[in-house]
Amino acid sequence: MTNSNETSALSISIDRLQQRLAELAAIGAIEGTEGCARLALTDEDKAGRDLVVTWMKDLGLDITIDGIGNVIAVMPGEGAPVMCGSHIDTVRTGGRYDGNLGVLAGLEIIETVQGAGVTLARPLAVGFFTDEEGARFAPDMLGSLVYVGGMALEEALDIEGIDGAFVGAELERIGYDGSAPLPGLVPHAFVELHVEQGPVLEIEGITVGAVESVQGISWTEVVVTGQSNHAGTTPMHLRHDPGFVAAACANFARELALDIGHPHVATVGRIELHPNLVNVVAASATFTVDLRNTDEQKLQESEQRFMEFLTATADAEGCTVETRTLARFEPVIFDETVVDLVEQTATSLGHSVKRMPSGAGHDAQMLARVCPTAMVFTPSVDGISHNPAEYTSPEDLEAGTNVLLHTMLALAET
Ligand code: HGY
Ligand code: MN
Ligand code: MN
Repeated sequence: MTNSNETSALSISIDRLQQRLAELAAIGAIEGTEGCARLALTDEDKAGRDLVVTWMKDLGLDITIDGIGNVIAVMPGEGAPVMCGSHIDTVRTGGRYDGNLGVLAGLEIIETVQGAGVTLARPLAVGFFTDEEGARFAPDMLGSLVYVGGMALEEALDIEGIDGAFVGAELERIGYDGSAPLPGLVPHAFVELHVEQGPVLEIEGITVGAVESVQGISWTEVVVTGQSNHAGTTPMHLRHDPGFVAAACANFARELALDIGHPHVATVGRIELHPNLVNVVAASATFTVDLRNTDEQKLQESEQRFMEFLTATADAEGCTVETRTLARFEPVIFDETVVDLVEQTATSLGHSVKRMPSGAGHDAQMLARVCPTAMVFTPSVDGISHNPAEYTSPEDLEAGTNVLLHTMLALAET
């Protein structure tokens, strides 16, 4: 059992953490940038997984891989572990910190604790969850959703990606179709360190975010079908143009978010026209709409208003519409005790700290279903993320990781 003065002086090695971040970012590196592209279950994701599993083995951790490819590594010890973790899959234009920081900080914390030779009342654990981004296979947070029993494994394995691949076949292909039981091991508590991916901490000059909640998220794929025709010979009043409907919807999504007001956001991130040629009125348009709000009622209102606009616009254009829900998660409130602990720990380490919601989805919002959970944010320079230019200073990385370290040490004594 540790006594507090044994651990109160513990501090991570920012150089070792930066080294691991750089090595992992080299896999799927986006040329000329600091970022990387490792879409879930691609060869790049496999290479990243293999590297992190090697580091877990080097630390002598007990490693399990489950049927959806989540990897959990636990220190030797008795009782449910205090777990941290995140994801190492990225979007196609990913930064090196999104997700990766939360996993590599966990390795750094374990190495720091081992190096100090302290014995904890509970073991620490670190994990990475499959397909957090949801960019290739929707929904996002897929691995952690299955981990907590929020989706049956069979259903998840059957998900088809934007490129026609299937989750199950891709897991098998990269060798991460594990056999560890699902739902997974329930941690004593879970804390995720993540870059804020927004502008708030930087604008307010605050070092640490004590994340209280994650906003609700609604992803819908829309297929609008019209009539392919000649761009030069078809009079405007005779057109059934799905490209026009998609563009009108993208514009409406912006107006809708502004009308509902902050913190509502709306994004049409993917639009594909078929046949996508300069002189052809499109036959079909496939696009996605991402709606989010911290307030479930307002999120539902925006979904309803968007669907009304889509239907009316498509009808007027003589087009038909099919929609498919890709992801739908209500807002999540984190455990007050753990949020308080994050805030107190940051303060005790001399850092400015702010309680705040998360605009992005995170694996922690799934772990919150099964154990006391919260998150630690570090600032993102210019609030940039899902962009290879994503950056967080070494000082802020060190501060966030030390807050995670001491939050986990305190939880290990409860
Ligand atoms: O979309 C999200 O919020 C997360 O990056 N998956
Ligand atoms: Mn992330
Ligand atoms: Mn992300």
